[in-house]
Amino acid sequence: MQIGHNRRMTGAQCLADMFKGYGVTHIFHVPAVLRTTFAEMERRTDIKRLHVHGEKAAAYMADGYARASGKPGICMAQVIGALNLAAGLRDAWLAHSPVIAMTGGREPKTKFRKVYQEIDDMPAFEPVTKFNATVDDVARFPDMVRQAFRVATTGTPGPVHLQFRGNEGQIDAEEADMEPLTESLFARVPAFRPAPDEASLRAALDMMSRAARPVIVAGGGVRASGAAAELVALAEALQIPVATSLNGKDSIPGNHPLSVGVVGTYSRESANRIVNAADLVCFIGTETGGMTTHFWAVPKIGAPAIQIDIDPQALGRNYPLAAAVNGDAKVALGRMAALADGATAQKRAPWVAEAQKFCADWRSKYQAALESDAVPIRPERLCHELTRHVPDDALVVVDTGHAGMWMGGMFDLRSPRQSYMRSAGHLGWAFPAGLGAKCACPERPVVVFTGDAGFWYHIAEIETAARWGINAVIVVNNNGGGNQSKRGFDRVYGGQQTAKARELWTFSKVNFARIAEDMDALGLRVEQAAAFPAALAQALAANRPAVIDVVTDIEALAPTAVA
Ligand SMILES: Cc1ncc(C[n+]2csc(CCOP(=O)(O)OP(=O)(O)O)c2C)c(N)n1
Ligand SMILES: [Mg+2]
Repeated sequence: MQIGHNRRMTGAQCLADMFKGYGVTHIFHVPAVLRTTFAEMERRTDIKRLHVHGEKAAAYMADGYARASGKPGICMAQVIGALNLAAGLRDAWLAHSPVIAMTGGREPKTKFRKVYQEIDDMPAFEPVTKFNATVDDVARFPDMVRQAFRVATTGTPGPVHLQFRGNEGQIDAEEADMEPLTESLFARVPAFRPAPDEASLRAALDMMSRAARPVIVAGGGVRASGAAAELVALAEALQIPVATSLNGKDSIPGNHPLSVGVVGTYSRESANRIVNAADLVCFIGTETGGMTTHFWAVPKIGAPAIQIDIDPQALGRNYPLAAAVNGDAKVALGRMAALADGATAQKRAPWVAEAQKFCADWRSKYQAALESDAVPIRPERLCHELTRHVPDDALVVVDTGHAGMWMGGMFDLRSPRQSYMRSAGHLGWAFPAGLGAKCACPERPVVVFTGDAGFWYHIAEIETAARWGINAVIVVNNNGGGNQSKRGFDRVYGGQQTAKARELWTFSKVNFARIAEDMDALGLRVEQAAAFPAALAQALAANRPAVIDVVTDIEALAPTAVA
Protein backbone atom coordinates (compact mmCIF):
# COMPACT_ATOMS: atom_id res chain seq x y z
CA MET A 1 0.00 0.00 0.00
CA GLN A 2 1.43 3.39 -1.02
CA ILE A 3 0.72 6.09 1.52
CA GLY A 4 2.91 8.82 0.14
CA HIS A 5 5.68 9.06 2.71
CA ASN A 6 7.65 6.01 1.68
CA ARG A 7 11.38 5.85 2.12
CA ARG A 8 13.96 3.24 1.28
CA MET A 9 14.50 1.00 4.29
CA THR A 10 14.94 -2.61 5.28
CA GLY A 11 12.09 -4.71 6.57
CA ALA A 12 13.98 -4.88 9.85
CA GLN A 13 14.13 -1.10 10.22
CA CYS A 14 10.48 -0.86 9.31
CA LEU A 15 9.42 -3.57 11.79
CA ALA A 16 11.53 -2.13 14.61
CA ASP A 17 10.01 1.31 14.02
CA MET A 18 6.51 -0.15 13.92
CA PHE A 19 6.99 -2.02 17.22
CA LYS A 20 8.09 1.26 18.73
CA GLY A 21 5.12 3.04 17.19
CA TYR A 22 2.71 0.54 18.71
CA GLY A 23 4.31 0.95 22.14
CA VAL A 24 5.71 -2.59 22.30
CA THR A 25 7.98 -2.85 25.35
CA HIS A 26 8.90 -6.56 25.44
CA ILE A 27 9.36 -9.35 22.90
CA PHE A 28 9.54 -12.97 24.03
CA HIS A 29 11.48 -15.27 21.71
CA VAL A 30 13.72 -18.24 21.14
CA PRO A 31 16.43 -17.48 18.54
CA ALA A 32 16.88 -17.20 15.78
CA VAL A 33 14.18 -15.38 13.92
CA LEU A 34 14.11 -11.88 12.46
CA ARG A 35 17.74 -11.42 13.54
CA THR A 36 18.20 -8.22 11.59
CA THR A 37 15.09 -6.81 13.22
CA PHE A 38 16.48 -7.60 16.68
CA ALA A 39 19.65 -5.74 15.79
CA GLU A 40 17.62 -2.76 14.56
CA MET A 41 15.54 -2.82 17.74
CA GLU A 42 18.71 -2.27 19.73
CA ARG A 43 19.68 0.69 17.54
CA ARG A 44 16.23 2.27 17.23
CA THR A 45 14.20 1.34 20.32
CA ASP A 46 14.31 0.47 24.03
CA ILE A 47 12.35 -2.73 23.51
CA LYS A 48 13.43 -5.55 25.82
CA ARG A 49 14.23 -8.72 23.85
CA LEU A 50 13.70 -11.62 26.22
CA HIS A 51 15.50 -14.73 25.22
CA VAL A 52 13.58 -17.52 26.98
CA HIS A 53 13.87 -21.28 27.36
CA GLY A 54 11.07 -22.50 25.11
CA GLU A 55 8.65 -21.25 22.48
CA LYS A 56 5.56 -22.33 24.44
CA ALA A 57 6.76 -20.31 27.42
CA ALA A 58 7.38 -17.37 25.06
CA ALA A 59 3.77 -17.57 23.87
CA TYR A 60 2.47 -17.77 27.46
CA MET A 61 4.60 -14.80 28.49
CA ALA A 62 3.21 -12.78 25.58
CA ASP A 63 -0.27 -13.90 26.60
CA GLY A 64 0.24 -12.87 30.22
CA TYR A 65 1.64 -9.54 29.05
CA ALA A 66 -1.42 -9.02 26.85
CA ARG A 67 -4.01 -9.96 29.46
CA ALA A 68 -2.32 -7.80 32.09
CA SER A 69 -1.94 -4.70 29.92
CA GLY A 70 -4.52 -4.97 27.13
CA LYS A 71 -1.63 -4.41 24.71
CA PRO A 72 -0.79 -7.12 22.17
CA GLY A 73 1.95 -9.42 23.43
CA ILE A 74 4.61 -10.37 20.89
CA CYS A 75 6.34 -13.76 20.68
CA MET A 76 8.66 -15.19 18.04
CA ALA A 77 10.24 -18.44 16.87
CA GLN A 78 12.22 -19.69 13.92
CA VAL A 79 10.74 -22.36 11.69
CA ILE A 80 11.72 -25.35 13.82
CA GLY A 81 10.13 -23.77 16.91
CA ALA A 82 6.96 -22.68 15.17
CA LEU A 83 4.73 -25.53 16.30
CA ASN A 84 5.90 -25.08 19.89
CA LEU A 85 4.78 -21.49 19.57
CA ALA A 86 1.47 -22.52 18.01
CA ALA A 87 0.86 -24.90 20.92
CA GLY A 88 1.30 -21.97 23.27
CA LEU A 89 -1.24 -19.86 21.40
CA ARG A 90 -4.05 -22.22 22.27
CA ASP A 91 -4.61 -20.69 25.70
CA ALA A 92 -4.59 -17.18 24.23
CA TRP A 93 -7.12 -18.37 21.69
CA LEU A 94 -9.36 -19.91 24.35
CA ALA A 95 -9.12 -16.79 26.53
CA HIS A 96 -9.41 -14.24 23.67
CA SER A 97 -6.04 -12.69 24.37
CA PRO A 98 -4.37 -10.45 21.77
CA VAL A 99 -1.07 -12.21 21.11
CA ILE A 100 0.91 -11.64 17.92
CA ALA A 101 3.14 -14.58 16.99
CA MET A 102 5.87 -14.18 14.39
CA THR A 103 7.78 -17.08 12.86
CA GLY A 104 10.19 -17.84 10.08
CA GLY A 105 8.79 -19.64 7.08
CA ARG A 106 9.58 -21.21 3.78
CA GLU A 107 11.40 -19.84 0.75
CA PRO A 108 9.41 -20.37 -2.45
CA LYS A 109 12.70 -21.18 -4.16
CA THR A 110 13.42 -24.21 -1.97
CA LYS A 111 10.17 -25.45 -0.46
CA PHE A 112 9.36 -29.16 -0.91
CA ARG A 113 13.10 -29.87 -1.29
CA LYS A 114 13.64 -31.10 2.28
CA VAL A 115 15.19 -27.99 3.68
CA TYR A 116 16.64 -28.70 7.13
CA GLN A 117 14.00 -28.46 9.92
CA GLU A 118 11.26 -27.31 7.55
CA ILE A 119 7.62 -28.32 7.31
CA ASP A 120 4.53 -26.31 6.45
CA ASP A 121 3.62 -24.69 9.77
CA MET A 122 0.68 -22.63 8.58
CA PRO A 123 -2.03 -25.27 9.19
CA ALA A 124 -1.01 -25.56 12.87
CA PHE A 125 -1.75 -21.88 13.44
CA GLU A 126 -5.12 -22.00 11.73
CA PRO A 127 -7.23 -23.24 14.69
CA VAL A 128 -5.58 -20.90 17.24
CA THR A 129 -5.58 -17.58 15.41
CA LYS A 130 -8.02 -15.01 14.08
CA PHE A 131 -5.61 -14.17 11.26
CA ASN A 132 -2.88 -16.49 9.98
CA ALA A 133 -0.87 -15.03 7.13
CA THR A 134 2.43 -15.12 5.27
CA VAL A 135 4.62 -12.11 4.52
CA ASP A 136 6.30 -12.97 1.24
CA ASP A 137 7.40 -9.55 -0.04
CA VAL A 138 9.24 -7.08 2.16
CA ALA A 139 7.12 -4.22 0.84
CA ARG A 140 4.19 -5.82 2.66
CA PHE A 141 5.69 -5.37 6.14
CA PRO A 142 3.77 -2.18 6.94
CA ASP A 143 0.30 -3.25 5.90
CA MET A 144 0.60 -6.80 7.25
CA VAL A 145 1.87 -5.70 10.64
CA ARG A 146 -0.92 -3.12 10.85
CA GLN A 147 -3.44 -5.82 9.99
CA ALA A 148 -1.99 -8.05 12.69
CA PHE A 149 -2.53 -5.39 15.37
CA ARG A 150 -5.96 -4.51 13.93
CA VAL A 151 -7.22 -8.09 14.05
CA ALA A 152 -5.73 -8.86 17.48
CA THR A 153 -7.42 -5.89 19.16
CA THR A 154 -10.84 -5.61 17.51
CA GLY A 155 -14.13 -7.37 18.12
CA THR A 156 -13.47 -10.30 20.41
CA PRO A 157 -9.68 -10.03 20.73
CA GLY A 158 -7.44 -12.97 19.89
CA PRO A 159 -4.13 -14.27 18.56
CA VAL A 160 -2.62 -13.57 15.15
CA HIS A 161 0.24 -15.27 13.32
CA LEU A 162 2.56 -13.75 10.72
CA GLN A 163 5.04 -16.02 9.00
CA PHE A 164 7.99 -14.20 7.45
CA ARG A 165 9.74 -15.65 4.40
CA GLY A 166 12.97 -17.52 5.21
CA ASN A 167 13.42 -20.12 7.97
CA GLU A 168 14.66 -17.36 10.23
CA GLY A 169 12.56 -14.67 8.58
CA GLN A 170 15.56 -13.41 6.59
CA ILE A 171 13.18 -11.38 4.43
CA ASP A 172 13.66 -8.67 7.05
CA ALA A 173 17.11 -7.86 5.62
CA GLU A 174 15.63 -6.94 2.23
CA GLU A 175 14.81 -3.36 1.25
CA ALA A 176 11.76 -1.64 -0.15
CA ASP A 177 10.13 1.80 -0.20
CA MET A 178 7.96 1.77 2.91
CA GLU A 179 6.42 3.88 5.60
CA PRO A 180 6.42 2.40 9.13
CA LEU A 181 3.03 3.92 9.87
CA THR A 182 1.25 2.70 13.01
CA GLU A 183 -2.32 3.24 14.19
CA SER A 184 -2.47 3.93 17.92
CA LEU A 185 -6.14 2.95 17.87
CA PHE A 186 -5.08 -0.68 17.50
CA ALA A 187 -2.29 -0.58 20.07
CA ARG A 188 -4.58 -1.93 22.79
CA VAL A 189 -7.86 -3.65 23.57
CA PRO A 190 -10.57 -2.58 23.04
CA ALA A 191 -9.80 -0.75 19.83
CA PHE A 192 -13.45 0.26 19.47
CA ARG A 193 -16.37 0.39 21.83
CA PRO A 194 -19.42 -0.25 19.67
CA ALA A 195 -22.57 1.09 21.34
CA PRO A 196 -25.52 -1.30 21.39
CA ASP A 197 -28.74 -0.56 19.63
CA GLU A 198 -30.83 1.39 22.15
CA ALA A 199 -34.00 -0.66 21.72
CA SER A 200 -32.21 -3.95 22.41
CA LEU A 201 -30.51 -2.45 25.43
CA ARG A 202 -33.80 -1.16 26.86
CA ALA A 203 -35.45 -4.52 26.27
CA ALA A 204 -32.71 -6.26 28.25
CA LEU A 205 -32.85 -3.67 31.02
CA ASP A 206 -36.60 -3.97 31.19
CA MET A 207 -36.34 -7.71 31.75
CA MET A 208 -33.75 -7.21 34.48
CA SER A 209 -35.94 -4.62 36.21
CA ARG A 210 -39.00 -6.85 36.10
CA ALA A 211 -37.27 -10.01 37.30
CA ALA A 212 -37.69 -10.94 40.97
CA ARG A 213 -34.69 -13.27 41.16
CA PRO A 214 -32.19 -12.27 38.46
CA VAL A 215 -28.48 -13.06 38.49
CA ILE A 216 -25.64 -11.68 36.38
CA VAL A 217 -22.97 -14.01 35.02
CA ALA A 218 -19.99 -11.81 34.11
CA GLY A 219 -17.21 -13.17 31.92
CA GLY A 220 -13.84 -12.29 30.46
CA GLY A 221 -15.47 -9.78 28.12
CA VAL A 222 -16.14 -7.58 31.14
CA ARG A 223 -12.45 -7.59 32.05
CA ALA A 224 -11.31 -7.08 28.43
CA SER A 225 -13.65 -4.10 28.18
CA GLY A 226 -12.57 -2.69 31.56
CA ALA A 227 -16.23 -2.67 32.53
CA ALA A 228 -15.99 -3.78 36.18
CA ALA A 229 -17.06 -0.42 37.63
CA GLU A 230 -20.10 -0.21 35.33
CA LEU A 231 -21.03 -3.81 36.12
CA VAL A 232 -20.95 -3.16 39.85
CA ALA A 233 -22.86 0.10 39.42
CA LEU A 234 -25.66 -1.66 37.52
CA ALA A 235 -25.77 -4.56 39.96
CA GLU A 236 -25.99 -2.13 42.88
CA ALA A 237 -28.62 0.07 41.23
CA LEU A 238 -30.91 -2.88 40.55
CA GLN A 239 -29.73 -5.11 43.43
CA ILE A 240 -28.78 -8.11 41.29
CA PRO A 241 -26.34 -10.75 42.57
CA VAL A 242 -23.26 -11.26 40.40
CA ALA A 243 -21.58 -14.58 39.63
CA THR A 244 -18.54 -14.65 37.38
CA SER A 245 -16.76 -17.05 35.09
CA LEU A 246 -13.13 -17.83 35.95
CA ASN A 247 -12.06 -15.29 33.31
CA GLY A 248 -14.40 -12.69 34.80
CA LYS A 249 -13.44 -13.24 38.44
CA ASP A 250 -11.94 -9.77 38.83
CA SER A 251 -15.04 -7.99 37.54
CA ILE A 252 -16.36 -7.75 41.12
CA PRO A 253 -14.42 -8.09 44.39
CA GLY A 254 -15.27 -11.22 46.36
CA ASN A 255 -16.12 -9.19 49.45
CA HIS A 256 -18.84 -7.17 47.66
CA PRO A 257 -22.26 -7.93 49.18
CA LEU A 258 -23.64 -8.84 45.72
CA SER A 259 -20.73 -11.12 44.76
CA VAL A 260 -21.69 -14.79 44.90
CA GLY A 261 -18.52 -16.39 43.48
CA VAL A 262 -17.37 -18.25 40.40
CA VAL A 263 -20.03 -20.31 38.64
CA GLY A 264 -19.64 -23.49 36.59
CA THR A 265 -17.33 -26.46 36.92
CA TYR A 266 -14.32 -24.92 38.74
CA SER A 267 -16.64 -22.96 40.95
CA ARG A 268 -18.08 -22.11 44.34
CA GLU A 269 -21.20 -23.95 45.44
CA SER A 270 -23.05 -20.74 46.34
CA ALA A 271 -22.70 -19.39 42.79
CA ASN A 272 -24.06 -22.55 41.18
CA ARG A 273 -26.99 -22.69 43.60
CA ILE A 274 -27.89 -19.05 43.02
CA VAL A 275 -27.65 -19.27 39.23
CA ASN A 276 -29.89 -22.34 39.28
CA ALA A 277 -32.41 -20.64 41.57
CA ALA A 278 -32.64 -17.48 39.44
CA ASP A 279 -35.62 -16.51 37.31
CA LEU A 280 -33.42 -14.64 34.82
CA VAL A 281 -29.74 -15.15 33.96
CA CYS A 282 -27.96 -12.15 32.45
CA PHE A 283 -24.83 -13.30 30.62
CA ILE A 284 -22.37 -10.48 30.04
CA GLY A 285 -19.16 -10.98 28.06
CA THR A 286 -19.14 -14.74 28.45
CA GLU A 287 -19.11 -17.46 25.83
CA THR A 288 -21.56 -19.48 27.97
CA GLY A 289 -19.14 -22.36 27.40
CA GLY A 290 -18.88 -25.71 29.17
CA MET A 291 -16.62 -24.53 32.01
CA THR A 292 -18.77 -21.54 32.97
CA THR A 293 -22.07 -23.41 32.79
CA HIS A 294 -20.90 -26.78 34.10
CA PHE A 295 -21.67 -28.21 30.70
CA TRP A 296 -24.96 -26.33 30.40
CA ALA A 297 -26.36 -27.60 33.69
CA VAL A 298 -25.88 -24.22 35.48
CA PRO A 299 -28.18 -22.74 34.39
CA LYS A 300 -30.10 -25.40 32.55
CA ILE A 301 -30.79 -24.73 28.90
CA GLY A 302 -34.20 -23.13 28.67
CA ALA A 303 -33.72 -20.99 31.80
CA PRO A 304 -34.87 -17.44 30.98
CA ALA A 305 -31.76 -15.65 29.77
CA ILE A 306 -30.48 -12.44 28.26
CA GLN A 307 -26.99 -11.83 26.90
CA ILE A 308 -24.68 -8.93 26.15
CA ASP A 309 -21.64 -9.54 23.95
CA ILE A 310 -19.38 -7.71 21.52
CA ASP A 311 -19.50 -10.75 19.24
CA PRO A 312 -22.93 -11.13 17.63
CA GLN A 313 -22.19 -14.79 16.95
CA ALA A 314 -21.98 -15.47 20.69
CA LEU A 315 -25.53 -14.28 21.29
CA GLY A 316 -27.78 -17.25 21.92
CA ARG A 317 -25.17 -19.86 21.02
CA ASN A 318 -26.01 -22.05 24.00
CA TYR A 319 -29.09 -20.51 25.60
CA PRO A 320 -32.23 -19.30 23.84
CA LEU A 321 -32.44 -15.60 24.67
CA ALA A 322 -35.29 -13.37 25.74
CA ALA A 323 -33.13 -10.36 24.85
CA ALA A 324 -29.81 -10.01 23.02
CA VAL A 325 -27.54 -6.97 23.12
CA ASN A 326 -24.60 -6.58 20.78
CA GLY A 327 -21.94 -4.12 21.87
CA ASP A 328 -19.08 -3.25 24.16
CA ALA A 329 -19.65 -4.27 27.77
CA LYS A 330 -18.49 -0.99 29.31
CA VAL A 331 -20.71 1.10 27.04
CA ALA A 332 -23.69 -1.22 27.44
CA LEU A 333 -23.44 -1.53 31.21
CA GLY A 334 -22.73 2.18 31.66
CA ARG A 335 -25.82 3.07 29.65
CA MET A 336 -27.94 0.52 31.53
CA ALA A 337 -26.72 1.80 34.89
CA ALA A 338 -27.67 5.33 33.83
CA LEU A 339 -31.15 4.22 32.74
CA ALA A 340 -31.76 1.79 35.62
CA ASP A 341 -34.81 2.45 37.75
CA GLY A 342 -33.52 2.03 41.29
CA ALA A 343 -37.09 1.97 42.59
CA THR A 344 -37.40 -1.59 41.29
CA ALA A 345 -34.51 -2.75 43.48
CA GLN A 346 -36.57 -3.00 46.66
CA LYS A 347 -38.58 -5.95 45.43
CA ARG A 348 -35.37 -7.95 45.04
CA ALA A 349 -34.39 -7.55 48.70
CA PRO A 350 -35.67 -11.05 49.61
CA TRP A 351 -33.75 -12.56 46.70
CA VAL A 352 -30.56 -10.75 47.64
CA ALA A 353 -30.99 -11.98 51.21
CA GLU A 354 -31.49 -15.51 49.92
CA ALA A 355 -28.35 -15.22 47.78
CA GLN A 356 -26.39 -13.96 50.76
CA LYS A 357 -27.66 -16.91 52.77
CA PHE A 358 -26.28 -19.29 50.08
CA CYS A 359 -22.94 -17.48 50.39
CA ALA A 360 -22.96 -17.65 54.19
CA ASP A 361 -23.82 -21.36 54.03
CA TRP A 362 -20.86 -21.92 51.72
CA ARG A 363 -18.58 -20.05 54.07
CA SER A 364 -19.65 -21.98 57.15
CA LYS A 365 -19.32 -25.28 55.28
CA TYR A 366 -15.69 -24.51 54.38
CA GLN A 367 -14.71 -22.35 57.36
CA ALA A 368 -12.79 -25.15 59.07
CA ALA A 369 -10.82 -25.98 55.92
CA LEU A 370 -10.13 -22.29 55.19
CA GLU A 371 -8.68 -21.89 58.68
CA SER A 372 -7.15 -25.37 59.05
CA ASP A 373 -3.75 -25.64 60.76
CA ALA A 374 -3.23 -29.14 59.37
CA VAL A 375 0.22 -30.33 58.35
CA PRO A 376 0.75 -30.94 55.46
CA ILE A 377 -1.05 -27.70 54.68
CA ARG A 378 -4.60 -27.73 53.29
CA PRO A 379 -4.90 -25.90 49.94
CA GLU A 380 -8.07 -24.19 51.22
CA ARG A 381 -6.00 -22.55 53.96
CA LEU A 382 -3.37 -21.49 51.43
CA CYS A 383 -6.07 -19.82 49.30
CA HIS A 384 -7.48 -18.13 52.39
CA GLU A 385 -4.05 -16.77 53.34
CA LEU A 386 -3.74 -15.37 49.81
CA THR A 387 -7.18 -13.74 50.12
CA ARG A 388 -6.01 -12.04 53.28
CA HIS A 389 -2.46 -11.11 52.32
CA VAL A 390 -2.14 -10.52 48.58
CA PRO A 391 -1.52 -6.76 48.18
CA ASP A 392 -4.38 -4.40 47.28
CA ASP A 393 -3.07 -3.79 43.77
CA ALA A 394 -1.84 -7.31 43.04
CA LEU A 395 -2.23 -9.22 39.82
CA VAL A 396 -3.01 -12.82 40.68
CA VAL A 397 -2.18 -15.35 37.95
CA VAL A 398 -3.55 -18.85 38.37
CA ASP A 399 -2.91 -22.17 36.66
CA THR A 400 -5.58 -24.65 35.64
CA GLY A 401 -6.64 -28.03 36.97
CA HIS A 402 -6.72 -28.13 40.72
CA ALA A 403 -5.11 -24.69 40.89
CA GLY A 404 -8.08 -23.31 38.97
CA MET A 405 -10.52 -25.15 41.22
CA TRP A 406 -8.87 -24.15 44.48
CA MET A 407 -8.39 -20.52 43.60
CA GLY A 408 -11.62 -20.15 41.62
CA GLY A 409 -13.60 -21.47 44.55
CA MET A 410 -11.66 -20.63 47.70
CA PHE A 411 -9.86 -17.36 46.94
CA ASP A 412 -11.47 -13.92 47.02
CA LEU A 413 -10.27 -10.62 45.62
CA ARG A 414 -10.62 -7.87 48.20
CA SER A 415 -10.28 -4.79 46.05
CA PRO A 416 -11.28 -3.52 42.60
CA ARG A 417 -7.59 -2.68 42.14
CA GLN A 418 -6.65 -6.35 42.23
CA SER A 419 -6.66 -8.37 39.01
CA TYR A 420 -7.09 -12.06 38.34
CA MET A 421 -5.98 -14.01 35.29
CA ARG A 422 -6.25 -17.73 34.77
CA SER A 423 -5.15 -20.47 32.49
CA ALA A 424 -7.95 -21.21 30.05
CA GLY A 425 -7.00 -24.89 30.13
CA HIS A 426 -3.25 -25.43 29.85
CA LEU A 427 -1.39 -26.83 32.77
CA GLY A 428 1.86 -24.88 33.12
CA TRP A 429 0.54 -21.59 31.72
CA ALA A 430 0.50 -19.56 34.92
CA PHE A 431 4.21 -19.29 35.69
CA PRO A 432 5.33 -17.92 32.30
CA ALA A 433 2.12 -15.90 31.98
CA GLY A 434 2.84 -14.37 35.39
CA LEU A 435 6.30 -13.36 34.20
CA GLY A 436 4.73 -11.75 31.13
CA ALA A 437 2.22 -9.95 33.36
CA LYS A 438 5.03 -8.64 35.54
CA CYS A 439 6.84 -7.34 32.43
CA ALA A 440 3.65 -5.50 31.45
CA CYS A 441 3.01 -4.12 34.94
CA PRO A 442 6.39 -3.92 36.70
CA GLU A 443 5.04 -1.59 39.36
CA ARG A 444 2.35 -4.05 40.48
CA PRO A 445 2.91 -7.10 42.67
CA VAL A 446 2.35 -10.27 40.65
CA VAL A 447 1.49 -13.44 42.56
CA VAL A 448 1.31 -16.72 40.65
CA PHE A 449 -0.53 -19.74 42.04
CA THR A 450 0.42 -23.07 40.49
CA GLY A 451 0.52 -26.75 41.36
CA ASP A 452 3.83 -28.60 41.24
CA ALA A 453 2.90 -30.40 38.00
CA GLY A 454 2.08 -27.02 36.50
CA PHE A 455 5.34 -25.52 37.72
CA TRP A 456 7.50 -28.33 36.32
CA TYR A 457 6.50 -27.50 32.73
CA HIS A 458 8.49 -24.29 32.44
CA ILE A 459 10.68 -24.38 35.53
CA ALA A 460 13.67 -23.27 33.45
CA GLU A 461 12.09 -19.83 33.23
CA ILE A 462 13.17 -19.15 36.82
CA GLU A 463 16.52 -18.42 35.19
CA THR A 464 14.84 -16.01 32.75
CA ALA A 465 13.06 -14.26 35.60
CA ALA A 466 16.29 -13.88 37.57
CA ARG A 467 18.29 -12.74 34.51
CA TRP A 468 15.75 -10.09 33.60
CA GLY A 469 14.76 -9.08 37.13
CA ILE A 470 11.14 -10.11 36.62
CA ASN A 471 10.26 -10.07 40.30
CA ALA A 472 7.07 -12.07 40.37
CA VAL A 473 6.19 -14.24 43.37
CA ILE A 474 5.44 -17.87 42.50
CA VAL A 475 3.40 -19.80 45.06
CA VAL A 476 3.70 -23.53 44.39
CA ASN A 477 1.00 -25.71 45.89
CA ASN A 478 3.46 -28.59 46.16
CA ASN A 479 1.83 -31.93 46.90
CA GLY A 480 4.29 -34.06 44.96
CA GLY A 481 1.94 -35.00 42.15
CA GLY A 482 -0.93 -34.00 39.94
CA ASN A 483 -3.51 -35.01 42.48
CA GLN A 484 -6.48 -33.62 40.55
CA SER A 485 -6.12 -36.87 38.63
CA LYS A 486 -6.65 -38.98 41.77
CA ARG A 487 -10.44 -39.00 41.54
CA GLY A 488 -10.45 -40.01 37.91
CA PHE A 489 -8.12 -42.94 38.52
CA ASP A 490 -10.14 -44.08 41.53
CA ARG A 491 -13.15 -44.09 39.23
CA VAL A 492 -11.61 -46.17 36.45
CA TYR A 493 -10.27 -48.65 39.00
CA GLY A 494 -13.85 -49.15 40.17
CA GLY A 495 -13.82 -46.96 43.31
CA GLN A 496 -10.31 -47.21 44.73
CA GLN A 497 -7.14 -47.27 42.65
CA THR A 498 -4.31 -49.68 43.37
CA ALA A 499 -1.20 -48.43 45.17
CA LYS A 500 0.68 -48.94 41.90
CA ALA A 501 -1.76 -46.67 40.08
CA ARG A 502 -0.27 -43.72 41.91
CA GLU A 503 2.68 -43.94 39.50
CA LEU A 504 0.23 -42.48 36.96
CA TRP A 505 0.02 -39.13 38.72
CA THR A 506 2.69 -38.72 41.41
CA PHE A 507 6.24 -37.37 41.25
CA SER A 508 9.30 -37.46 43.47
CA LYS A 509 9.11 -35.01 46.32
CA VAL A 510 11.16 -31.98 45.35
CA ASN A 511 12.04 -28.78 47.17
CA PHE A 512 11.41 -26.01 44.63
CA ALA A 513 12.84 -23.40 46.97
CA ARG A 514 16.25 -24.98 46.64
CA ILE A 515 16.00 -25.13 42.86
CA ALA A 516 14.98 -21.46 42.82
CA GLU A 517 17.98 -20.44 44.90
CA ASP A 518 20.28 -22.28 42.51
CA MET A 519 18.94 -20.08 39.71
CA ASP A 520 19.39 -16.82 41.67
CA ALA A 521 15.77 -16.43 42.71
CA LEU A 522 14.66 -16.29 46.32
CA GLY A 523 13.44 -19.70 47.47
CA LEU A 524 11.27 -20.11 50.56
CA ARG A 525 9.75 -23.32 51.83
CA VAL A 526 6.59 -23.25 53.94
CA GLU A 527 5.51 -26.31 55.90
CA GLN A 528 3.17 -24.66 58.42
CA ALA A 529 0.24 -22.54 57.27
CA ALA A 530 0.91 -19.92 59.95
CA ALA A 531 4.32 -19.25 58.38
CA PHE A 532 2.88 -18.35 54.98
CA PRO A 533 2.08 -14.63 55.51
CA ALA A 534 5.65 -13.83 56.56
CA ALA A 535 7.02 -15.80 53.60
CA LEU A 536 4.73 -13.91 51.20
CA ALA A 537 5.80 -10.58 52.68
CA GLN A 538 9.47 -11.53 52.37
CA ALA A 539 8.96 -12.68 48.77
CA LEU A 540 7.14 -9.48 47.80
CA ALA A 541 9.94 -7.38 49.27
CA ALA A 542 12.77 -9.50 47.89
CA ASN A 543 13.72 -7.42 44.87
CA ARG A 544 14.25 -10.61 42.92
CA PRO A 545 11.90 -13.31 41.69
CA ALA A 546 10.69 -15.56 44.48
CA VAL A 547 9.41 -19.11 44.66
CA ILE A 548 7.42 -20.08 47.74
CA ASP A 549 7.29 -23.84 47.94
CA VAL A 550 4.25 -24.70 50.05
CA VAL A 551 4.12 -28.30 51.19
CA THR A 552 0.49 -29.38 50.91
CA ASP A 553 -1.62 -32.47 51.44
CA ILE A 554 -1.59 -34.89 48.50
CA GLU A 555 -4.91 -36.36 49.66
CA ALA A 556 -6.74 -32.98 49.56
CA LEU A 557 -9.32 -32.82 46.78
CA ALA A 558 -11.21 -29.72 45.73
CA PRO A 559 -15.00 -29.92 45.97
CA THR A 560 -16.71 -30.83 42.73
CA ALA A 561 -19.38 -28.65 41.19
CA VAL A 562 -23.00 -28.82 42.23
CA ALA A 563 -25.69 -28.63 39.56
C1 LIG B 1 -1.41 -29.20 28.75
C2 LIG B 1 -2.21 -29.98 29.73
N1 LIG B 1 -2.01 -31.30 29.88
C3 LIG B 1 -2.74 -32.00 30.77
C4 LIG B 1 -3.71 -31.40 31.52
C5 LIG B 1 -4.55 -32.22 32.47
N2 LIG B 1 -4.31 -31.90 33.87
C6 LIG B 1 -5.12 -31.07 34.54
S1 LIG B 1 -4.70 -30.88 36.12
C7 LIG B 1 -3.39 -31.93 35.97
C8 LIG B 1 -2.50 -32.21 37.16
C9 LIG B 1 -2.24 -30.97 37.96
O1 LIG B 1 -1.22 -31.16 38.90
P1 LIG B 1 -0.68 -29.97 39.78
O2 LIG B 1 -0.41 -28.78 38.93
O3 LIG B 1 0.43 -30.49 40.60
O4 LIG B 1 -1.92 -29.61 40.69
P2 LIG B 1 -2.63 -30.57 41.77
O5 LIG B 1 -3.74 -31.29 41.08
O6 LIG B 1 -1.62 -31.53 42.30
O7 LIG B 1 -3.14 -29.64 42.81
C10 LIG B 1 -3.32 -32.42 34.67
C11 LIG B 1 -2.27 -33.36 34.20
C12 LIG B 1 -3.91 -30.01 31.30
N3 LIG B 1 -4.84 -29.30 31.92
N4 LIG B 1 -3.14 -29.33 30.43
MG1 LIG C 1 0.43 -31.19 42.52
